[in-house]
Amino acid sequence: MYSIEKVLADLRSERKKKVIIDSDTYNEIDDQFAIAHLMQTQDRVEICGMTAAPFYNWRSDSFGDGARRSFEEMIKIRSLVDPFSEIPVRMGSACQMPDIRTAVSSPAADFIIETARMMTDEPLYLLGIGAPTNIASALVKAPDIIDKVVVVWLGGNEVKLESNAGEFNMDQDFNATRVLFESDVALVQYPANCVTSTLWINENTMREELTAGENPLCSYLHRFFLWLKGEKENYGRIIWDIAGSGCFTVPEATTFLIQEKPALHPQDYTYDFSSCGGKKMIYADAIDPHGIIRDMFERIKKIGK
Ligand SMILES: [Ca+2]
Repeated sequence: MYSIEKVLADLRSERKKKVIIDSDTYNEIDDQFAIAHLMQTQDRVEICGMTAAPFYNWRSDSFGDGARRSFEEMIKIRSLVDPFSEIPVRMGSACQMPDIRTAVSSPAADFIIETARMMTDEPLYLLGIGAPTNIASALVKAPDIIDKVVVVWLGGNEVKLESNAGEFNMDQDFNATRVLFESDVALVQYPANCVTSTLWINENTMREELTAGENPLCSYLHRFFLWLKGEKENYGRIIWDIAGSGCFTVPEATTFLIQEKPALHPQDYTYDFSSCGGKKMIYADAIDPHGIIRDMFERIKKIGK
C-alpha cells in the first residue's frame, strides 16, 4: 500500500500518472468538461479507461439507466475529443451496493480489478466523479487491489461539518462511500461545499470560451449549456467535476492536507472520527477555481488543433 505521504508527493509531482475515470457522465453537464479536460492532458496522465457510474435523477429512469446513458455519453465525449481514441469504455453497476460487504458485479468493476492487478511499481489512480459504486465494488470483490490503487473521489461535504455530510455522489450510494472511508484504500477526497462548489462559470465566460474553441466538443457543450439555460438570465453552472481532472492537470491549484480518515455514521450520514483507528487520507481543503477553469478552457480549446 502506498503511504499517504508518498501519494501526496506523487500528486504534486509531474510524473505521468495512470488513471481510470469513473463518471456518471450523463447526470448533468460537468462530467463532460472533466473527461475532455483530462483527455487533453496527455502530458501528465495516461487514461487507462473510463467506466460508467450509475445515477438516478431527472436525467435517468433508474440507476441502471443512468449507467447506460453515462456509457453512451462517455463514448460521445471520447469521440468529440478524438474520433480515433481507443480508450476503453466499460459499462457500470446497474444498482447500488446493498451493504458494505457485497460488491455489485459489472464490466466496470472487473476492468478496474484487471487494470489494477497489472500495476507493478506505480499506483493506478481511480478518479471517481460520481457515485463510487463501481470503484467500491472492485475493492470489495478484489481486496488485493487496495495496495495498488489510489482513489480520488469528489463527494461528501467538508469534514468539519457536524451535520449530514451527504451530497449527490454520497447520497447516490452511501454503502459504496463507506467502503472508501472505512477500508484501507488510499483516498483523496474533494468535498462539495466550499471546495468544488467554487467552480462556478457564468454564461458570458461559457459563450466566449466555448465559441473561441471552434471544435465539435466545445460546440456540443455550448449547445447543451444553452439548452439548460433556456430563458433564464444571468445563468451559470458549477462545473464541479473539473476539480477531479484539475487534480492531475494543475495539482498546484489544490491545497491538500493530510488528515484523519473518518468513518461514516450509517444513521445520520455524519463523519465519525472516534472510530477511524488512526487511518489517514488526503483532503482537498481548498482550490483555486480560476486556475482550474483557465487550464480547462485552454486545454479543451486546443482540441483538433
Ligand atoms: Ca459527476
